Amino acid sequence: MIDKESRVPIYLQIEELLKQRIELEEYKIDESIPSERELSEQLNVSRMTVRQSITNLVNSGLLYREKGRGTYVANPKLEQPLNGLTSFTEDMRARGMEPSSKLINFEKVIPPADIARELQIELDELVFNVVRIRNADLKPMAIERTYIPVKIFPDLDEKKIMGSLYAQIEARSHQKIGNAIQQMEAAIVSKEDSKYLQIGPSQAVLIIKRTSFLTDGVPFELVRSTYRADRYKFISEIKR
Ligand code: 16G
Repeated sequence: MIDKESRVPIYLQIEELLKQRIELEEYKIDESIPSERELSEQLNVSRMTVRQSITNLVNSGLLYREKGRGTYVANPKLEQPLNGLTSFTEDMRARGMEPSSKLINFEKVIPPADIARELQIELDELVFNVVRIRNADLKPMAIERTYIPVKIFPDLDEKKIMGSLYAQIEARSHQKIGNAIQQMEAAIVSKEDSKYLQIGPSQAVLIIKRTSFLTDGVPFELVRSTYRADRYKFISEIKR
């Protein structure tokens, strides 16, 4: 198990061992690992060294601590590429997860002027204002607050919006999705969203604001998505 003669430092050996146990599901997601004392007795190493290994694994996101309760195995984050214009439904299916939505709001409104400007519509034009919680395997991953000009998808309704918006837009023969511009920032979750996302009140979230265009350059959606920062990491390839 732990080789005290090895040139590999003991704290690294402990880290490897804990990683293996997580991989083999000896320690399961959201379940606690043994206490520092138990591990130090089990492995015949000092408690200090065990603590150092655990702290490293907490810092790298493999474990998380709950004050006064113990240390738990974290759910691995989903790796979301940033270089393709994909939908939530496509992203989850590509991972073998089942996407679903919970509809929080669906209404036709005259949007605030800045929204109308970004969607390049007249100030008195109607848009759908949609708020959906997006789930993967029934667990909340993100909240999407979307504005869609009514003229783009006049027959959109509460039933249709439960499916994939992108698939339905592209099923219409005259419309293809072209490109999008998006920006991302970190934030602390709002009180309202912490309930929707089922996370604690001071947790971090990642907010992506996306404006998407059809191939003819017409904007068809303006979305503000709030992602659980403990469930997502965003990845992009950069070239020089
Ligand atoms: C993604 C998009 C969102 C789009 C949605 C459509 C980001 C930041 N957002 O979540 O803009 O409206 O997919 O998903 O990636 P759907 O086709 O499953 O309805």
